[in-house]
Amino acid sequence: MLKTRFTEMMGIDHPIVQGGMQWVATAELASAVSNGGGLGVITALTQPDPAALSAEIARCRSMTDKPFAVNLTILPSLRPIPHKDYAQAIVDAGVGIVETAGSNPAEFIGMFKQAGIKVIHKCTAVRHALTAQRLGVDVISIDGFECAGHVGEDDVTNQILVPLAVDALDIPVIASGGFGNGRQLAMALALGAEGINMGTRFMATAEAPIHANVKQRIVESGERDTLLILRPLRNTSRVIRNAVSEKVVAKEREMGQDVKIEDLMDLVSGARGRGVYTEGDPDSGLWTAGMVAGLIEDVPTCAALIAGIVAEAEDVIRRRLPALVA
Ligand code: FMN
Repeated sequence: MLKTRFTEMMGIDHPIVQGGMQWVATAELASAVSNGGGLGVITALTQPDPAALSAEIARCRSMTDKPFAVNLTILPSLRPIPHKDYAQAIVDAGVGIVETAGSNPAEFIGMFKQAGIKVIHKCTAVRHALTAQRLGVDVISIDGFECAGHVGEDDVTNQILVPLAVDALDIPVIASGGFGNGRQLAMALALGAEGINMGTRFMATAEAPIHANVKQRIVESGERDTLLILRPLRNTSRVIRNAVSEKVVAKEREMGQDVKIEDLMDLVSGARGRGVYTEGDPDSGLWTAGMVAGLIEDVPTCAALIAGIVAEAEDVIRRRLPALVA
């Protein structure tokens, strides 16, 4: 058992969190991670409306009696999203842990804290983490440049970002982005983090509710098979390298700093991305994955994955590293 301030605070067995993932992080995945002793996370905005989120939370409760969290991602979007109503649904459902992400969570912290909810805030920069700590969040999950999805605009990798965050903050830090095995968990703990958050690694599991072809594409992908898109719009995202993301990058190159979201709309549409997971053609739309794809070689159950990562980390800490100390 690896005990940290984070596992104690959340009442979980292992310091491993499953990343909130649009279209992927449903009750099936979250409950499987929580049943495996990690912290499973449901993504609120995957549900079409707050009532559906309430139903999804109830479904997750019917699948696990362990703690799980709900991710609320606050990002600008083309269609208006009733974030406040989703937040209220989370409070009303009596969820114990929330992960906020995307932008400053100030608007929501008061209502979550008043309801006794523990708040993890995920961000990509130490200055944003300090703001969130000041606002009263309980934990910072810090996403390095390796991560899938929104990498921020600073391009600082976890080797630098995690120790900086740990030194700057008083609250526990979770290292996120690029994690997939036990050696890396031991590294994160050595850097001062109190756990890791994994997105891409949990996509390639038996319980992830996505087409087997997508999981297989992750297994086949190397560490160089991701691309950064939307940098000219200062909304940089790491996605899998495929036919569609190559086209987005080509268009961005062609149009330079003048490119607008409207120019890319048909390529980056959310519906097209979602279809990849349901239809199983990994080249038919944009989908998110991180550099850790290069380390992923199997599609285990969540419980087996978590147990293997913890066992490997313990082996590094108990056997490999002590043997190096003369
Ligand atoms: N993070 C969010 O906060 N909200 C999201 O909706 C979201 N969607 C994601 C969808 C996919 C398919 C993936 C792979 C990641 C997504 N993320 C999202 C980011 C993850 O929660 C996590 O921070 C990231 O995957 C960590 O990097 P890793 O993939 O290298 O482990």
